[in-house]
Amino acid sequence: MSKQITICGDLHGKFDDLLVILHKNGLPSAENPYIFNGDFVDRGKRGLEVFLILLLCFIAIPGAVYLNRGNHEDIIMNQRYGFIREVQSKYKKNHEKLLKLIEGVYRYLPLGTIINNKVLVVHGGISDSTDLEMIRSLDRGKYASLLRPPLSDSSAPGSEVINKVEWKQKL
Ligand SMILES: [Mn+2]
Repeated sequence: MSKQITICGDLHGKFDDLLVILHKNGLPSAENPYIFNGDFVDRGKRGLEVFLILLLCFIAIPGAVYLNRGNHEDIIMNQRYGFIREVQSKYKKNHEKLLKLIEGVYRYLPLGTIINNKVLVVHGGISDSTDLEMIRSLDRGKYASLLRPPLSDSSAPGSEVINKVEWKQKL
C-alpha cells in the first residue's frame, strides 16, 4: 500500500500542467498513485491529450490512477465549452465515431473514490440532501449527461419519478 496519494482536480485540457505535475510529483505508480478528480477536458486546447494520457495510465499501470467523473465529462457540456470543437478539428473524418466512444467512457467513470474507507473524493462535493446510499446504488452507465434526465425505459407507473430523483442526486 502506498504512503501517500495525490489528488488533482480540473485539468481542463491543460496538457502542459499535467506534464509539470507528473514531472514534479513523479510518474503515477502503485507506490505514487493519483486521483484525477474530474474535468479533464473543455476550456483548454488539449483535452484529448489529457484524457487519453490519463486513460492510458489507468490501463497500463494497475493501481496508479483513479479517475472520477466531473461535470465536464458530459457530452452536452462539451458542446458549450470547447471539447467537441477540439475533437472535430483534430479528427476531421472520424470525430463522430470518436465522440461516441468518449461518451461511452464518460458513462462508466465513477462519481467518486473512497480512500482508506474514510475519505470520499467527488468532483462537486456533497450537500445536505446528498444521499450517499442512493449514489452507491446508482447504475452510473445510464447517465450520458447530467443536463438531461434519462428517458424512462420502463412503462411502470412511478418509474420516471424514481429516475428523476436519482438523476437529481447527481447534480
Ligand atoms: Mn471545473
